[in-house]
Amino acid sequence: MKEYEILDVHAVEILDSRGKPTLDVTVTLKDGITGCASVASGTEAGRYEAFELRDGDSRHKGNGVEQAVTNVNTRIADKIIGMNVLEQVKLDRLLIKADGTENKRKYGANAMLGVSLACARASANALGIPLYRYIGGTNAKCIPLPMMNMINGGIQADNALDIQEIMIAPVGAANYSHGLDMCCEIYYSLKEILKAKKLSSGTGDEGGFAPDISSISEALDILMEAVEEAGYNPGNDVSFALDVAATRLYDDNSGLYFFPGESFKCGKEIYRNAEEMVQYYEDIVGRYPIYSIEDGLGDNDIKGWKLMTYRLGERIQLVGDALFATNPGRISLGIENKMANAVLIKPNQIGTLTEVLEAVELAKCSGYSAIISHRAGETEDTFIADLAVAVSAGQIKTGAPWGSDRVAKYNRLLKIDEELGKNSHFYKKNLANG
Ligand code: 2PG
Ligand code: MG
Repeated sequence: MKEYEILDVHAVEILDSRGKPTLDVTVTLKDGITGCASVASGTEAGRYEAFELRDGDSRHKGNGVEQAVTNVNTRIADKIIGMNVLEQVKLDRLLIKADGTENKRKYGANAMLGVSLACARASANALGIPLYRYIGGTNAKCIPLPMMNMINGGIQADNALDIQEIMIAPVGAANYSHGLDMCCEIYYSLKEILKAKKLSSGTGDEGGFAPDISSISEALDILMEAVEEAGYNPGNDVSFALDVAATRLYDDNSGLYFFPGESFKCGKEIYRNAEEMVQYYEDIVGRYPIYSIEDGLGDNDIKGWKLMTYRLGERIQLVGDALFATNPGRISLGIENKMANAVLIKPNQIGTLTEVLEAVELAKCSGYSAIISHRAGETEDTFIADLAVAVSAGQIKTGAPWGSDRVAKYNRLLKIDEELGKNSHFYKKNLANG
């Protein structure tokens, strides 16, 4: 193997799309070639995610990452300077071992991921090939279907909508850029419809609109209208995807799901058990072209997930996000118990590229889909766009067409598509519900 020796590793604290600190890491090789990467971060870290190291002092309300930066520039740099950057697995394993904790608490998963991703970029740059080609090899040619956020609720918006995201996927598009056009046109229509209805067209953390409505049906009706207004057919051209983020509604002790927005609007407390949640999904899946539901139940509701998968798993995509946390151990638990049929892949949930690739492989080998995802707190880094092509994920979820942090990923895919030319292949699978 060729030797590309790591000469320097250097992190700085930068800001993410919410103005919160995160890390940007540069790996420099002996011949002067560099690779940079920055680290995304969620609204809240799920309980099964790797540990995000934050300073907890007075700066940025405790969210500073100076300790993580120091860890990169001292402890981690000491370990990997002099190593061959092409040995990604060896590098990642060394970091995992040196950290030595179950959830990367010592170095911080944010510190480790920044280094891991920057090493991959430096490797691609050293070899003079695109990142997707370096990670995915010669077969990397599948451009993913975008799952684009249209309506934001839950913890990501200040409205009464209890579910976190309503997305659209242009399942009928001829190619990626056509799909992107369709999504943007629907986004513009949606804005006009919201204004006409005197609803707010302000946006949530991922750029989806955050109108003050509490009913999921009402939100879906408005979205149906926007699709038609833009000249498309709901179901044939465009399907819907939900991220309920139900862990935030779930009470581990009572086993019940509480809907705060709906309760507020109705003037009485609304609780649902897992059976009622599943019935509710069956109802809306029958009424709207919903092809995918993410985190429809809480991350600890194993019984509920089994029931939901039994009842809906043949009909639609059931995605585990907080349920799996991109963690091969959690994914195995899901496979053994027949929970969900797709895994959301978020690199910072696990903390090294090697483990991300293992999670994707495990999902795919077990017949689960793998969907590459952004986080609520993003940067201009487009790593996940290349990753989606590299692993032929087929789907990418990276927000609304709003804000350079989200749009950068969609734009990177346009460029990859162009670069691949005739060999590019737009993900086509019959995802439409029903
Ligand atoms: C999710 C993500 C991204 P967060 O729940 O799927 O949309 O949100 O980064 O806040 O976990
Ligand atoms: Mg989610």
